[in-house]
Amino acid sequence: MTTATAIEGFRYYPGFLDAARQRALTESVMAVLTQAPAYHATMPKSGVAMSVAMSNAGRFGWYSDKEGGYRYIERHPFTGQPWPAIPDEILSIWDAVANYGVAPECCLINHYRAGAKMGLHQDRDEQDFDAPVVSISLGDTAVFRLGGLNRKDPTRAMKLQSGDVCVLGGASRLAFHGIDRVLSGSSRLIPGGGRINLTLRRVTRP
Ligand code: MD3
Ligand code: FE
Repeated sequence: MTTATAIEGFRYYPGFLDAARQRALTESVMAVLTQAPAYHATMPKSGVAMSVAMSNAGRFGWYSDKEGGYRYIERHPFTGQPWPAIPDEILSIWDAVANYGVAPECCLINHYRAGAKMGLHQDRDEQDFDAPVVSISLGDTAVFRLGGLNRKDPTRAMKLQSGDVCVLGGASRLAFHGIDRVLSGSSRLIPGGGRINLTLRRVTRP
């Protein structure tokens, strides 16, 4: 088998969260976004804004702008406040699936409104690649693309639905991946529509 389906360390839990847990989680995320409003990060050098709106909870938040590039910062770039704490019900998902002894330091909140997508990339701004990344999908269904360790490796597309959880550990931690598109209107979970993806990460080495 040469396709990315075989990549070691990728685990997929469809329907991990029932409808009630999805609603509770959405409320917690909305409370974080009230404290730490979502923004559009811009790409290093080009300064082009990403289509996905982002915010964070936890000690570190992922951010990018034209001058500073991709990085983790300890305060909201516009309010100057520390990021809100990661809500307990989100930490409990990490505890259930990550199989990693210490808590995540970042919960990146990606908000996809109509037309938003994310190009194929690797997540390598963290110091700790031994820790997995845990992904939680809420709201509209997304077409997720997972490749291999080289940009040109074969990829496979799969749908991520509201309540699905993925764990990207082992070799898959450095796999290329992206979101091709979001199926607008496929869920009514998120106020105003769209999709929210939460990624839980370690940033520093324990
Ligand atoms: C595979 N987010 O925030 S989640 C990202 O749905 C990101 O918003 C996408 O890629 C989203 O960086 C995909 C699934 C995911 C997350 C992290 C990964 C897949 C991954 C890290 C390594 C390999
Ligand atoms: Fe990513």
